[in-house]
Amino acid sequence: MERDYVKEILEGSDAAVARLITWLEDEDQRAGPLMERLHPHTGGARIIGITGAHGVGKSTLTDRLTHKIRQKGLTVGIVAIDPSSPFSGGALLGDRIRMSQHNVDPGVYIRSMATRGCLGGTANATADVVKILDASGKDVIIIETVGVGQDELDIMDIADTVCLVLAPGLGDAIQTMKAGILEIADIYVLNKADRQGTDQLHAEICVRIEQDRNIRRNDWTACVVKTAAVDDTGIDDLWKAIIHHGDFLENTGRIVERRRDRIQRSLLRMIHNELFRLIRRKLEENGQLDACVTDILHHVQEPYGMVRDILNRWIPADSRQSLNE
Ligand SMILES: Nc1nc2c(ncn2[C@@H]2O[C@H](COP(=O)(O)OP(=O)(O)O)[C@@H](O)[C@H]2O)c(=O)[nH]1
Ligand SMILES: [Mg+2]
Repeated sequence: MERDYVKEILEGSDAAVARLITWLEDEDQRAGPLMERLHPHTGGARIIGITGAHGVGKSTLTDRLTHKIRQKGLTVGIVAIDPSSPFSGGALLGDRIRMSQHNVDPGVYIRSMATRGCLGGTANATADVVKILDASGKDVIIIETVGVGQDELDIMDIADTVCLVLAPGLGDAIQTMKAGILEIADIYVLNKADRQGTDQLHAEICVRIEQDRNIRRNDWTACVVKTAAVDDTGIDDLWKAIIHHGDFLENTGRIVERRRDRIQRSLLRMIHNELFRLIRRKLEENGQLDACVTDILHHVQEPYGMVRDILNRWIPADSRQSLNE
């Protein structure tokens, strides 16, 4: 009899979860129908984003936080997004967690994802993995990613609560954060609080929060939690802050707003990706794409008209007419 992967995933089978994620990564045709059937079973998990520069202690924090959450009797799914550059030691990110005791804990599922080669974009791929873990019954899902680019901002969009990790002694942490990252922080985690420079960084973050108070997208005021992940210090406070933020979202109805925003963006991304995928596949048939490139190169045709011609083949003339009016 054919295996029912959806049933297995809903029952919490790690093997079935791993198989579906692999199919997604390989763009295997079998993934789509399974994702469709899983969707109604999502929405139960709390999704936490942990972002920040390289080396601030995100993986160590994720490890300690996971330990704390397990003590509360909740299950955890971890998605570690590895930077795509092979030179940045990406594989180490997930390894730090894998090495710890969670590896043998059936209540914890850890998945590392490469950012390179995700055709539909990392945010979509991450959203799908989160959905699978959510459907498989994980209570809390932690997404760990390096907060450096637009891709990461999109990824953090998936989270209910965004923790931005900063650490003293890594230069001017606040100045060097990419614009946009600070704005999405619900909780600032001042890690490596065992180190010199903690008080100064704390003061800088407080100034920043005060500046932000009036321009934030909602009336939640970010808070700061000091941690020393290596010593397991402050993790309880961090978990409390996460719970507190979650309660705020629920009590004020913001959770619905956030989910609406998230669904809208993800729907648009999905349409964008699917249209692009279809058109690209069609163009790549019979060397059409090559021919187009050659024509542009030799000035046989210019790219603007070419794009119009290509779209003309796909979108009926009357709809284009009304769209361009
Ligand atoms: N002194 C100190 N070192 C820490 C702390 N947390 C993490 N580290 C160390 O900082 C380095 C980078 O940690 P890691 O979790 O891999 O950072 P990531 O790149 O943000 O995931 C490792 O050597 C950790 O042991 C902390 O609270 N205090
Ligand atoms: Mg890490």
